[in-house]
Amino acid sequence: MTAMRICRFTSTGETVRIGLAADDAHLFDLTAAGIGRLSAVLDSDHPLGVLSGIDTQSLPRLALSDVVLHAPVERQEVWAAGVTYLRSKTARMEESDFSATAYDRVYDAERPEIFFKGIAEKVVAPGAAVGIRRDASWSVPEPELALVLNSRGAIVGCTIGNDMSSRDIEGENLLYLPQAKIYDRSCALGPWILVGPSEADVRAQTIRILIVRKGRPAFAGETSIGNIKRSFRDLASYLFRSQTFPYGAILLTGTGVVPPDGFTLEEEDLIEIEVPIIGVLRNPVVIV
Ligand code: DO4
Ligand code: MG
Repeated sequence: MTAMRICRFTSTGETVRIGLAADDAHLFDLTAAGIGRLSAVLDSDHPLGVLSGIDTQSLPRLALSDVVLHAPVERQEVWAAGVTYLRSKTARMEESDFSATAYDRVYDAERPEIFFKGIAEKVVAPGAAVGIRRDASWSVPEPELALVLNSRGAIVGCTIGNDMSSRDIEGENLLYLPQAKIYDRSCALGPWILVGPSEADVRAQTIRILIVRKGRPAFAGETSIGNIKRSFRDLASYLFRSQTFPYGAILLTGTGVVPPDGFTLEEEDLIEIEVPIIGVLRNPVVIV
């Protein structure tokens, strides 16, 4: 059974439906198969079994160009792990004098850094604008693999996340981390949830980012997801320690791609983040 991709979408009406990728340009509408919410798949005992058992012959097949994709999150809280790649540790130690040892220590510590990123309603959909704070002077996207965890803490899939960050605010004082990380439009997810891949298959992937400014590339970078220092299971199990998530959770796994120090995002930039087995998450930038 190979992994399958699902999404949230609207077509003619306002009701959000669940789609199953048919090919790169089409999806099947899962409404007639009795699936009206992501949780019907993600919280089942065998998410991939549910999807592969669907007879898609009888389902409406829609062109992706005719639908609007929504962020693939319902009532899950969104959390994020940090300093999981060597590149992230080095960049953060450089941006801050007195916080440098904190980043250095957490990279090697048994307990990972995990922070709250937002609630589902605040997550930006594919194609919608992500935000840079008007009181920040150094804003960057953070391209990250996002784990999809069900209410029992099982990793049932993954998607692409953008952990938008204000590096000058974080660098001034680590206690400002929530302000650097949580503000309007500071997290994007999508376009698909890849259900049921093995950790090894995901770690073999490259995550790429391209930032386009006025029609031209302003920054491009990539890294292997295999460079994440901790196992996915380790990250997920720390999130679920002494904490329950009745609707499951999304856990971003940290960034390994950091633009050079002179680079800051500008309004109207376009950010594209790609993980080939998942898809491409595209968002323009606005000042918030
Ligand atoms: O410690 C600050 C945040 C780290 C982070 O978001 C990352 O490494 O991706
Ligand atoms: Mg991050």
